[in-house]
Amino acid sequence: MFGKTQIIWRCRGREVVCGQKTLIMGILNVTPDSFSDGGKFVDPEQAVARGLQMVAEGADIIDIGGESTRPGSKPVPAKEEIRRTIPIIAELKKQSRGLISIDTRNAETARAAIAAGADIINDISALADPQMVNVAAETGAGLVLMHMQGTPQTMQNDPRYGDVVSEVGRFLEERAAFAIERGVAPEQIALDPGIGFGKTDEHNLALLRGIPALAAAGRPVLIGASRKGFIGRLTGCEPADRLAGSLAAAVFSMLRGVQILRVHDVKESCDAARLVDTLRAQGTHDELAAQY
Ligand code: HH2
Repeated sequence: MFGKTQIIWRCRGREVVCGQKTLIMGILNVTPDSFSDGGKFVDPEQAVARGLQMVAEGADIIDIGGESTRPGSKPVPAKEEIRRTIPIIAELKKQSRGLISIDTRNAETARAAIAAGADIINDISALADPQMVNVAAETGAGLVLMHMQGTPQTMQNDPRYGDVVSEVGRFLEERAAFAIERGVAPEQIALDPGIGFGKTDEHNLALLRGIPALAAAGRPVLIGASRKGFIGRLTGCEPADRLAGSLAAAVFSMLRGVQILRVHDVKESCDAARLVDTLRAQGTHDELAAQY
């Protein structure tokens, strides 16, 4: 059988098939200060319209965030995060059947988001809030565990690793084991090495090359490289002009075995993913050569 192995990702009542078709997670930041789309969607009507547009463009998941976690950013209290995100989630739930993810480190926000219709918790702190694991276990929501060294405020000061790929892999393995021990089903979990979160450009590139090591855990791997700083430094482009670099990172990630891409440019990423998925479904050159 050619192509990639199928993995089921359980997100509340839904069984999401990962592996054949790369899943596209569209970014919807309802914040005043996100690094790329900050301030564009603080108006709820515009936020809902952007969410629906991304669904129409082919997004499988809409990831809604009420806190910027760009380098140097400060934490946003749960109450404010809830005020920003919940009305948008409730409205998108009414108007679309797509999966909804809440990008939060706060258990209180995650619980409110799931009550409003979210299917997935995207936790960049990998369960740092002691209540978060209970929310995931009780609701059965999909759970993205992401690696970060330090906190957004200080993470880019001087990130250091011995072997970044194995350290990040071990951290995510430990967090997944903790979640499972506390009642989260293994099928709920997806893993993310956290591109740009306490990493130099070399660390980010090593982690993209190291995707197969992370995929070996048997859980879906998510990559969020879209428009990030390392692409800007490699290409000399500002965030709004990083589409080509972002697509290159996305295609490379797909060829290394990623199942979910978190992106700003949904239409373009869907087009790139369709090409890669279609080509890969035919089998690799080596697989075909072995067969014939
Ligand atoms: N990156 C950002 C936010 N959430 N979640 C996951 N799982 N993986 C990521 O790489 C990731 C994430 C940061 O990007 P963005 O939301 O575009 O910007 P900001 O944090 O400034 O809102």
